Amino acid sequence: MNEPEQGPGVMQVYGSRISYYTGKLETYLRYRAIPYQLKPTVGNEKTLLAGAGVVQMPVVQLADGRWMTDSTPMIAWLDAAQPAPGIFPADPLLNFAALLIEDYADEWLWRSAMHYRWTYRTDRQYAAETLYNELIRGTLPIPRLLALNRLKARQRGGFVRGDGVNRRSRPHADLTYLNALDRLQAIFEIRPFLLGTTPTIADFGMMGPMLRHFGQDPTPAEIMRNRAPAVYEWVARMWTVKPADGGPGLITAIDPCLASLLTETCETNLAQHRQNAEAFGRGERRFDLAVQGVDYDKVPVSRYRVWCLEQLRLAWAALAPDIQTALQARLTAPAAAILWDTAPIKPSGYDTSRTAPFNKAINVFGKGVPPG
Ligand SMILES: N[C@@H](CCC(=O)N[C@@H](CS)C(=O)NCC(=O)O)C(=O)O
Repeated sequence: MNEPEQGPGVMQVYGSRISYYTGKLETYLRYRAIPYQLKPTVGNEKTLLAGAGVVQMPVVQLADGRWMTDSTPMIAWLDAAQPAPGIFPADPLLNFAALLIEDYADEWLWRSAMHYRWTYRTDRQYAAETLYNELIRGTLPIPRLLALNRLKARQRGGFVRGDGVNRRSRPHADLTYLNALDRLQAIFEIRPFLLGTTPTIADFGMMGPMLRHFGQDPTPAEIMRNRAPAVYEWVARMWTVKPADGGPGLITAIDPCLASLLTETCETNLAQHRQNAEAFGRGERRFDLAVQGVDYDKVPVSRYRVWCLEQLRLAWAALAPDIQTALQARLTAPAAAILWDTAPIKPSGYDTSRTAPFNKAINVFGKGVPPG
């Protein structure tokens, strides 16, 4: 497998080699053989803020100078310029299922991935050393050990404790990964990609958590190898796959193993979306989140996630009535009703000009990391 070409005149991807969404975007760029150069966010914060409105990973500067951010609209925009077949299924029912899975990977599995990385001692040490060596070394006037400890405290305090993972919710944060693994394993035992013999946006989305976190951090990677070897194999397959000649080769209906993954998606991610949107509507900064009977205390309200829900609801509203009916028969978890509930949600007010990924972006949480 050739490394993507690097050098001036190619797309600049500001990120990190252990970053969730950078891994998702890189998987797509490699698939399409789009050359890019990886650059650090640290030391470039002012440039990123001026260009993209935000410091997060990844932020992209195109060769023509334009800035873009947010892996979801970036991949959609990039794919629209590629030869058919695209990675978005032509079948509207399958396409909607793929969007639901991408959003679950982006917005739900994130908490569990951060928990595995920053709660487990070995993983925490590995991640802190990697980030330090890649991004921080030489940028701070403090000793290495102090910088590592500060980084660990920031990440654990913000992304784990600050995101509702405590003694009571921790078993569920562990379980949510195992639930995803088991459902993916069942799918990859019968086909190479989530929806068939070629990858779709559902696979690229799932590479966010699975490539640079669960498949790479010591504790979840060992679990993946032992418990779900077909998922481990799929991660490598996604990292090397290229567009196939001929048609997209997708399934024609939602089968039981895909339905099981969709149920998990609704029970977790859509339940979180509803409660987050309600808390946003009440003007709160934090809310107590209840998912699958477990409470995550005082999680931060995310305006960005209200926008994600708006995007899903718009995609739902654009479906023909017969497709909606067919999907409703498959999306049986009560939380799925947020997709078709006609009660308005308070608008996020984000990207109202609908220019994403070229808009001035916002972080998922406030200034990037939830306060611990
Ligand atoms: N919705 C964005 C999320 C990007 C994001 O939150 N990236 C993380 C790292 S993978 C980040 O930069 N968080 C802020 C921080 O770590 O300070 C996307 O899909 O690109």
